[in-house]
Amino acid sequence: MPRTAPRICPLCEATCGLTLTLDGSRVTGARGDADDVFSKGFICPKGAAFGQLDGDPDRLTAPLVRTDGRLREASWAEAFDLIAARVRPLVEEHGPHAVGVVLGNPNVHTMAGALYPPALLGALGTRSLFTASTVDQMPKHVSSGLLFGDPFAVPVPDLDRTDHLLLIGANPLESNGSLCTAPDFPGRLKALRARGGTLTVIDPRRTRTAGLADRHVAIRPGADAALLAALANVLVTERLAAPGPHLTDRIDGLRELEDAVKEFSPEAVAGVCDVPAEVIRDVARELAAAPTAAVYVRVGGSTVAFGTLANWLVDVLNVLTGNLDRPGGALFPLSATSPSGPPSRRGFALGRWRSRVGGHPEAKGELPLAALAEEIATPGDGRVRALITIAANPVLSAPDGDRLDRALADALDLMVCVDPYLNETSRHADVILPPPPPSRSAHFDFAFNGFAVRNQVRYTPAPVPLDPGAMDECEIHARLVLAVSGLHGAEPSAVDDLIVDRLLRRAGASPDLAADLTGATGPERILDLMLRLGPYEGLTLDALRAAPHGIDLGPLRPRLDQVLRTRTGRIDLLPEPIAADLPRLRASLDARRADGTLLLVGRRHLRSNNSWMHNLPALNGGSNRCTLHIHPRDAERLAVTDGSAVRVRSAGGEIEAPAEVTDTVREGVVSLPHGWGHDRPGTRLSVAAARPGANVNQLLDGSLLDPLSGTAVLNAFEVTVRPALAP
Ligand SMILES: Nc1nc2c(c(=O)[nH]1)N[C@H]1C(S)=C(S)[C@@H](COP(=O)(O)OP(=O)(O)OC[C@H]3O[C@@H](n4cnc5c(=O)[nH]c(N)nc54)[C@H](O)[C@@H]3O)O[C@H]1N2
Ligand SMILES: Nc1nc2c(c(=O)[nH]1)N[C@H]1C(S)=C(S)[C@@H](COP(=O)(O)OP(=O)(O)OC[C@H]3O[C@@H](n4cnc5c(=O)[nH]c(N)nc54)[C@H](O)[C@@H]3O)O[C@H]1N2
Ligand code: SF4
Ligand SMILES: [Mo]
Repeated sequence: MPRTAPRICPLCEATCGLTLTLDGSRVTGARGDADDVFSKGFICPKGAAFGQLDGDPDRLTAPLVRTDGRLREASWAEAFDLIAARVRPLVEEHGPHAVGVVLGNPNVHTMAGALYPPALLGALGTRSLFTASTVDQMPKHVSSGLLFGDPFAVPVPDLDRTDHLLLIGANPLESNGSLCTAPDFPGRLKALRARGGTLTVIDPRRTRTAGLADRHVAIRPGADAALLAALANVLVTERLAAPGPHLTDRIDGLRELEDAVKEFSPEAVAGVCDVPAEVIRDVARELAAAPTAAVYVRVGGSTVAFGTLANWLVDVLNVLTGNLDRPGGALFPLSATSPSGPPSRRGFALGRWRSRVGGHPEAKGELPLAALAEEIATPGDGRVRALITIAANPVLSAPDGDRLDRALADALDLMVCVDPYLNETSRHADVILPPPPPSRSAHFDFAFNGFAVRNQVRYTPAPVPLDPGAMDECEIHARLVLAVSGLHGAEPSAVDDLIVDRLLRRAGASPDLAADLTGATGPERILDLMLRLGPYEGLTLDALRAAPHGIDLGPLRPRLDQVLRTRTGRIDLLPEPIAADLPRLRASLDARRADGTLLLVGRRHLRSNNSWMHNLPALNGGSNRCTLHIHPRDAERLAVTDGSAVRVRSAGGEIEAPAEVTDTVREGVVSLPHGWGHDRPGTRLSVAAARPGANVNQLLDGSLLDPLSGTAVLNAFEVTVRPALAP
């Protein structure tokens, strides 16, 4: 008998509620859950492909262990025995930093990835931590750390109430949003327009999002920080800056900030932005004139040379216009599992240590993912000799995959991957620990509820029980923690107890609370505790289980005083590390480019998800192709024709891809999507390998970083394009 079950979609930050159709243990369909309190029935093609993803025959169903150079299926016991036997001696001989940890994107989309990595890192004591943040949103964390004292305090646009949205370097009509969790982002943007609000989009491509906008500014890539500084300049010089009474006694450094943006007049930045000064003035005036407004930036303004400055300026503009922490502006969500009680005033520090080879400062305890290869391959004390990757495919997602590929192959004593696929990265593993498909896992969004445009809370238990021989990902993580801490063989519940203890102690709560926790599993008990310790009275796991479509907790509310963790308890508008980086931005205004220079930017397709969903027939194909978008005038100048193969070259490398001539990119800009390049041997990705595409990150050598955050420059770098020679 077919039945249905709710499951929150883990495939992007929108966190839509889905209704799965199940035939026995097989997922036969997925539709949007019309009763979901937040997503109200929305679904996209990725969510609709849930069944195919869940049942992908290429998924690993048992651990793989390398013996005599070859990966073969093994028991869980054998896999964890091997890890326990190899990690501790390595740490004892070479120190804790010799074990590197890479946490990839899906970690923020699983309960395991939210709950256990801190315990793993604590057990290892390593500083060799690399995550997807440094190819993504680290500039926002650094900016929030410096402004608000908390790298996780991210103001999100009040999408459903704002009168004006200034959206920079983001394409939520394809990505469905990021650091702004909003199921049905497209519908919410249309609703903004329908209620008389306005949308301005800044993007070198005329994206589908830009197609919805009242104003689209096709900026030259990489120049957003300059443009944003000029917007601040206009607000200041035209006396349009009005932080408002709710902020005036919460901010320091307004005068210093005004001085700092003086040299960024619209006229001064117009050249580098390739946007007329008058347009910049208009954008600033519209922002100031809107009754409420929110400024928002994502990937296209973050993975660039001035990513931290751009992210900082976004919140500076939200402050200057009085829109920070007010309805209709940019507000701090209050998630059900965020700790309640008064915030500490510890502040935020950058660069507490540096990477061994490149000397890159840590940010939020992390080193740049772009520096992973050199940390493995460069001999010397403190070299990374063992690597644990969890839900990460850095061979494709980070700069210079070829170099990392070689480092993983040649220079590691041990590599452990927690991953359902044998892919470009995990093919180098000594042990692969495969988590079950998502239909076999419970789901709760620990991370994304903290970035959601509406406070709400939802939990979906696993729709289908584990298959025989499979292991829940939470248990995999717990056993991994035990294996690396010398407690191999102990019950994984010991790790759950440890996490519960820590939470209780941090909250100053009575240890007796542990006895009250409900929940059939360790992670459920931890979730129950976090809800009980959280800011919403009476919220428990039982309450959530009784509300399978979620509980709405209302619109975002002003709460700046609960959020600020700076030592002063105030916002320093011009933090010292930012001030020290501004001369670099100033210098960029004078940079001259040769005529005909092309800058490359990325793009996402609706039916894609970074590097790992090209293996689903429903998603790989049609318009989701790895092509180089090039403007007709550039194509003509370079004798490139639509559909023909072109060579793309940059300082970091060279790749080949078919050209797609389109005026959706501005002149002087070409665009390639990322996550492709599935042509390496030894993987088990039969669909992806048949249409491998090219790895755009092979154009980068990992040397280009935003210095404040260590984030790789993945957008707005120079390339040359020429027709590929006939074979
Ligand atoms: N050029 C360029 N490069 C980019 C970007 C760009 O815009 N341009 N974007 C960057 C961004 S924003 C990001 S976030 C990164 C993403 O890069 P990564 O963090 O490397 O993530 P993915 O490429 O999504 O690969 C996810 C891995 O997790 C595995 N996985 C899937 N589901 C699960 C699960 O439930 N559990 C576990 N343990 N593993 C799972 C998949 O098999 C895959 O190996 O890429 C970055 N790279
Ligand atoms: N379908 C799909 N959805 C996804 C993902 C996916 O791979 N596919 N990945 C998920 C992940 S990990 C993330 S982080 C989010 C990202 O979510 P978004 O940030 O919305 O991601 P993108 O679609 O890459 O949008 C970035 C935009 O920036 C533009 N851009 C590039 N360079 C510049 C520049 O210098 N200045 C300006 N102003 N714009 C620039 C690009 O043209 C592009 O339109 O998406 C998530 N959702
Ligand atoms: S928008 Fe994101 S969360 Fe919603 S169905 Fe699509 S992939 Fe899943
Ligand atoms: Mo991302």
